Amino acid sequence: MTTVEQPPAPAAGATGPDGGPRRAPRRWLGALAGLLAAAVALGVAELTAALVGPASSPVVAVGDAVITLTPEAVKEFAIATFGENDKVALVVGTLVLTALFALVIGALSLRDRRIGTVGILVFGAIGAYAAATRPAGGMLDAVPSLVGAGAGIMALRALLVPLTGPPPPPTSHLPRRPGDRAVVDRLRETLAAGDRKGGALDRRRFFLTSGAALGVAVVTGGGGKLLQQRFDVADARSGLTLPEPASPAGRLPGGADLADEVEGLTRLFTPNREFYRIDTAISVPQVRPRDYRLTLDGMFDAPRSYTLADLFDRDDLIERDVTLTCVSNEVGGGLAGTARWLGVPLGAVLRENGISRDSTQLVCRSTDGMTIGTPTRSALGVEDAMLAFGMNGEPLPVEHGFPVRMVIPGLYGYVSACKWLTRIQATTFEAFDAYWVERGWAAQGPVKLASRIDTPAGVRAFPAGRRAIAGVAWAQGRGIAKVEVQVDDEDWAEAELSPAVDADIWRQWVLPYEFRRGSHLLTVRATASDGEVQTDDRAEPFPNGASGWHSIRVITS
Ligand SMILES: Nc1nc2c(c(=O)[nH]1)N[C@H]1C(S)=C(S)[C@@H](COP(=O)(O)O)O[C@H]1N2
Ligand SMILES: [Mo]
Repeated sequence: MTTVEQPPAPAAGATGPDGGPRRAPRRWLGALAGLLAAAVALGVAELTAALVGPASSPVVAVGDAVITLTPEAVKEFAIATFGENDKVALVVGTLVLTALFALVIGALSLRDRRIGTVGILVFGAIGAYAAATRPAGGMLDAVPSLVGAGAGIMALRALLVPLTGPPPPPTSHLPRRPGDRAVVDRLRETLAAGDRKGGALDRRRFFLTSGAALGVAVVTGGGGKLLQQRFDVADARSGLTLPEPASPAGRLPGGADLADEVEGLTRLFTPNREFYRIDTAISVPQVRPRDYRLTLDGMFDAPRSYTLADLFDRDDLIERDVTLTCVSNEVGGGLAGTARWLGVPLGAVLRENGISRDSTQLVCRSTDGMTIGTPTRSALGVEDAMLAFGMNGEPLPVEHGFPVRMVIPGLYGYVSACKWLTRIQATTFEAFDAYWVERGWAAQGPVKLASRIDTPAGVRAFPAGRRAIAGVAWAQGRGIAKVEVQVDDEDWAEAELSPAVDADIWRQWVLPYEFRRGSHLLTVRATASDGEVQTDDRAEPFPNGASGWHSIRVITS
């Protein structure tokens, strides 16, 4: 005779009247229920994020948190493997993990629906925590994850009903006296019998509920993403007219861009669309021009703040050509680009606020909480350092820091080029470690002398004969004096350089060469105008930039 103390037979584990197992299909339906509930949770969270702000979306917030927590070595690997799609890869990875987790908790919920509730709550809590503790986040940012979790739990419960039948009556209400055991047994018998007959598995109702859940997920998720566009500043950006510089960039000499003649050579100026992008922001910060403020504080006599109009209206605007480089760039890599920047001379702004002689570091903060530690010496001493708001004749693209970023020729971006710049705090290196320095990157980041071969590219064979070997070389602030190329073990041959435009931008080089049939090793090295010859010592990007000669193997047929 069964007693109340004995565990009841699991409702979902029953065997069909024919003796065939029903476990497997039901379990899969449970997993599907979990997946749909997760989709509803994420969809509703996106819709809620359309009220709170795109960065409060749990997927974005968790992705951001993963970026913050990931060790530098893994991040380097991700940048090397996925390039600028590193963030897409991260979001996809986050979604795949979420889906797997949802499948498991869905299947387990058949046994006990509390597992589903707790599982979704755990996920919601992770999203809420990640969103609220972002550098620029607050309690409100937790709301989308929590509302999403609530919706996910309701969806899961609705989906479980046709799979398991109605929830069992609470046992605390069941009679406890020994004489009433019979009643309890009969009740259990009835429930179990219903299950054995398959009566508790209502496929039709399950699929109807599933369809509804899918609809809710698609409509809330898609609608949420659409509504989040109300935060976009693209329209405000294209409505801006850039001011004229008091000091325009130098005129380009005729024939300045050798890429006009040499196929496969990097263009002198990188179009904004093709400009490399490196940052930690999954959801690109959207800063409205009219809300923009640049605040100065710390070691200044009389620090003030600036609106965008304050910056646009100045009469000391400069326009300069500068090559920006990322410290993560590998030897021969593409994380460098050249643009014509327009903005305010940084030194002038620092001086007019009475910056202290004792400040050694400027902590530059972006609206998304990034901190970039810039040497005060460079900010004051590098002539063309600027607060840039124009890039190649347009307002800064949103991904490149709209409305205002810093640009300092000669320093890697991670110590100089804060995008979405909103605050400059004058301090010292002892007082504060900025984001990348906390992660082991060098506090000082002067750009290393570098050169690379753009063409021929080492992937496809080409016919023997005369052909240009060409590429770019950079030594920001100093300029390139000489580029030499070595083919196999021949002598180094000096390449022709593009006309000197500005010491702060890269220089194109070309060497026409008569290729014999076979396989050849090409190597390039540059010399800066101060006489430094590019070192052959190989260094990885971490912790202060790659070095070594770029070599490629090509095959001619
Ligand atoms: N706010 C913010 N600014 C940032 C970064 C960032 O992650 N967040 N990355 C820096 C790095 S490492 C580089 S190399 C440059 C890249 O600028 P770009 O994306 O316009 O090429 O921006 C710098 N400024
Ligand atoms: Mo960088």
